Amino acid sequence: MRQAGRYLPEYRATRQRAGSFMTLCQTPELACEVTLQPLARFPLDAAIIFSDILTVPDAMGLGLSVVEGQGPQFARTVRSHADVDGLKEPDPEIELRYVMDAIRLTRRELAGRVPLIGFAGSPWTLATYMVEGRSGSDFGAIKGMLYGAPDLLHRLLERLATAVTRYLNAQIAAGAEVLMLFDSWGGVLADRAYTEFSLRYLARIVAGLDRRGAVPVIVFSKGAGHRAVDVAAIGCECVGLDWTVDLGEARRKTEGRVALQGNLDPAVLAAPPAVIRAEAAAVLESYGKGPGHVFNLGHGITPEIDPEHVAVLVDAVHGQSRALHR
Ligand code: 1CP
Repeated sequence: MRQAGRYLPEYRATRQRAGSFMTLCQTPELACEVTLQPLARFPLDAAIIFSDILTVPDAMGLGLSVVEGQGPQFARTVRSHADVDGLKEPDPEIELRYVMDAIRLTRRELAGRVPLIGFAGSPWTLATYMVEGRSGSDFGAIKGMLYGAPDLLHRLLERLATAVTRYLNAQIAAGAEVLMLFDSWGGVLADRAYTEFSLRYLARIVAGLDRRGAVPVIVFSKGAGHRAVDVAAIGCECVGLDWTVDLGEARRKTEGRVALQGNLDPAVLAAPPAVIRAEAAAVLESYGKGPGHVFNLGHGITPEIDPEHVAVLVDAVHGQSRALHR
């Protein structure tokens, strides 16, 4: 979960060297460098490719920029049938080739040390940014579309599901060994709307992946942990959970059908080391003994976090989890 990012001085230096966030994403050598930075500091068990979920809508023609301190913004928004029809169908090896090149290069550099995770945003989460045009909105425009013009939203989500499926299949071909789908805004949907506008398209993507059984898929619907059983039923191998749910309870409900990933509140990283160790232990114990738990944060690391605190967390997890997984 945001292994790289502004909490690391070496990330800030490379970003500065790149000049802009998009140049950083679009230069495979720099994206690879930033992917490997957290691994040089911490004995992590996997790497996640440095990119962003919003590269797909950018490749569909919306014009992405990430403004320092303000987050991502699009030059154009999607509000009408004409807007949806005007979206490009990106060929992942052309418009998004920079991501595939970054994956190929990073796999070579990793040389099998740890697996490389590829990722994409869910159709619903990408649609929120495409309709609102920026982060930090109140979801007024997309909810207006959901209730006022549901057919239009479904058309957009269908286009996105197709684009994301092709994009992830290209990542597998380029060498991604695990895939993660980020449905960061799944939790803002009403219960029925979650099924119809988010889960349905997540299921379509998972069914469309050409992974021959060898590439596990993690689906993370933030704020929708109460739907873990339904997420587990779409054919993914692992369900990501944020800190609002108890892992033990989710484990009982999903009955071992999937692995569970999560779920430390990232705000814990601001606390003193002893608290970080205790909270990590509580997460591990909430899952309990046996296989099927992938320790992770419930969301990304924020810029003010001291990297030393991340080192404490990784050490605590490695030290305390062995006894539970013998
Ligand atoms: O961990 C890693 O290093 C991998 C790289 C990664 C990933 C997996 C980045 C780099 N972004 C993401 C996913 C992503 N991007 C998500 C899903 C996870 C989540 O919920 O956070 C989302 C919603 C985005 C969209 C986005 N891009 C945001 C969030 C805005 C919002 O609405 O809250 C932000 C801040 C960005 C820019 C971005 N992407 C990545 C980084 C390190 C940054 C910020 C850094 C910068 O300005 O230099």
